[in-house]
Amino acid sequence: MELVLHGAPLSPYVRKVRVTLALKHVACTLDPIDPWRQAVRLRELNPIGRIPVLEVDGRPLCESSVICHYLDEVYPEPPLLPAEPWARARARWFERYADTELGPLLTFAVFGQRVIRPLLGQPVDEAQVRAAIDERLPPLLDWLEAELGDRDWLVGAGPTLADLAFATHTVNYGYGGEALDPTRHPRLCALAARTLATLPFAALLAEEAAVMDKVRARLARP
Ligand SMILES: N[C@@H](CCC(=O)N[C@@H](CS)C(=O)NCC(=O)O)C(=O)O
Repeated sequence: MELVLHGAPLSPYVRKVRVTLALKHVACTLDPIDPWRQAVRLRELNPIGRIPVLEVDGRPLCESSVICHYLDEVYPEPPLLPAEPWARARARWFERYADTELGPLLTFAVFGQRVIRPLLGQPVDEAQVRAAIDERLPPLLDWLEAELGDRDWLVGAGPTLADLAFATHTVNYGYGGEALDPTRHPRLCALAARTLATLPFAALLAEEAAVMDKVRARLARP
């Protein structure tokens, strides 16, 4: 099976797929496409123009969750979703919560505003950034903190896509110059650190550090 992943290394959704591939030791070529500057080419792969897209023997598959679930079925070891139906559904729900509720704030409202918009020559709305950090995000994180309770992982006894989907957005929050509040959300801080240390993030984050160095240098130029 020939796999090509179309996506930019700093995207949390692309990272989610790359960690899944690394965990399962699946070889895949990365096509580093920029969703904004190469929008026309991307739309040939994905009608809604978003990364990641995984090409499987020339056939495009869109949406990080769809891609990760597919990979988990085709390469079942080690599993990233529990087998038991209720636990599996819970993991999918937390994954959805991270992708569609936390991602727009942790990633788009902070990293998107402070990093991506300036790179595209667009103005930063710092009031919107502060509203996300101070008002919109805390209640969503409060809920997840309570759901996690005193367990190590969101579902079951080991890391699942739920933890991966959460942790990947905390990386972009960091690139946006922010960190989760260890006083208000100590369990989520620990979960993010545990997930980054347990799943194969390290090599990807090292690669991304070089990209972020270049981005910061470009943003520092007048
Ligand atoms: N729900 C999608 C979200 C993907 C997404 O929003 N990707 C961003 C980059 S992080 C993108 O391609 N944005 C380009 C655009 O919206 O035009 C997934 O999980 O794959």
